[in-house]
Formats: sequence, structure tokens, C-alpha cells
Amino acid sequence: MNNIIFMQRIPIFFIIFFNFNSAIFIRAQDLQRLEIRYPLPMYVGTPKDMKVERLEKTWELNRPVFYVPEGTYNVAQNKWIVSTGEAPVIGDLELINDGDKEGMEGSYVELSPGQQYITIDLELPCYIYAIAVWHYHSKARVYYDVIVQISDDPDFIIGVQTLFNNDYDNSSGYGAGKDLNYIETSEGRLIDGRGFKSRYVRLHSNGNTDNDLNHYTEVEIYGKPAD
Ligand SMILES: [Ca+2]
Ligand SMILES: [Ca+2]
Repeated sequence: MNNIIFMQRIPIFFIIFFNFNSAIFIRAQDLQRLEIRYPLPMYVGTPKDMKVERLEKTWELNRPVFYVPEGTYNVAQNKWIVSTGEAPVIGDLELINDGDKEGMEGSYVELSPGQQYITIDLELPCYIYAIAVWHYHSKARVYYDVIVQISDDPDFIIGVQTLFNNDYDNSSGYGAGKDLNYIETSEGRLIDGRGFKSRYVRLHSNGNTDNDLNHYTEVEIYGKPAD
């Protein structure tokens, strides 16, 4: 199932800078509303007994409207992915970016227990505007230590930018993050890519409230190849 970005063109002047001679350069770029096709919800309501620290009150939030430059698309689809740990226990890594994000058996990959990550190679540097991730949404779960990073270094040693981090106690060792824990739903989680240019995207997790395993149903990266 392919994702559809519905076009809603809004001309916005978004880059303005001045040089020392007071000449003004303005570059216009049309933005479009990012509309993600969501899978069918697999459960309703919010469980009352989620004993998780720093838990976002998801049920009180309204999903914000998100705009991306015209021409943005899912640059992650069918790109190469590697993971840490043993070979997947259930499924394979290709399920992460095959376009199927339904919450059924067979739609997700199960990775090794404990602290693990996947790395997506976009094959060339891309401007990254948004990352949508569905770990597992058949049941209400919280995945621990969700960290999303980008880099042009496949080893993530230099030039690493962290876009999301809810490892508040730094137990995963990438620095204490200020983002909140959240309950997985069919809407997944949309992370602002802030337009950074990068070739590799890495997503970390460290088990969940049901077990110490790690799962991915789908990851979408909305961006454009850099010129
Ligand atoms: Ca999938
Ligand atoms: Ca932690």
C-alpha cells in the first residue's frame, strides 16, 4: 500500500537572509500538508494501568498539522536496512519499509531483546522533513528508550543529530532525552526532521512494557534527495 501525500499548496517565503550590503535574497518554496495514510486501529481506548514514567497523555493531544516542501515523498521505501542483534526472531527487515503498516501478524519484524537499533541507508543525502514510525500497534504498549538519529556517517560516530530521544535516564547511553514516553497507536509517531540533510537514519529502542523485545511495523521518512 503506497502512501499518499495530498497536495495542499501554500506559498510561503521561508528563507530570508541579509548580506552586508543590505541586499535581500528571498527564496520561495511551496509547502504542502503532510497527510499520512494510517492503518486500521487495532484497539480502542487508553489503558489505565500503564505504569510508565514521563508518559505522554496521548489521548488529550490533537495531532498537529505538519507541512513539508512540495515534492516530498517517502524516501525510505524499500531502501537497505540493517539491525543489531541476531537475525530477526519473527519476520525480516524488509517489512520495515514495505509500505504495509497494518497491525496484523506478518506485518512487523521482531528484533532481539534489549537495547537494539536499525539503520536505514537512503543511498544518497536527503533533506529529511519528517519521520513516521510504527513499532507495534496491535496492543497498547510503550517502547522504551526510543531514540532517532541521523548522520552522514554509517557508523554514527561523527556528525550525529538526534531528532527524538525519550531515554530520560540515559540508560541507553546516548544522552538523556527530554521527549516523553508514548503509547503506540495506529497513528505511530511523527518526528520532526527539521529539514536536516543526511544519508542514514538510525532508530533505537530497548524493549517495551509487555516484553524486552523490539518491533517495527513500518518506518517512513518524508524527504527529498539533496541537490
Ligand atoms: Ca511493514
Ligand atoms: Ca531509559
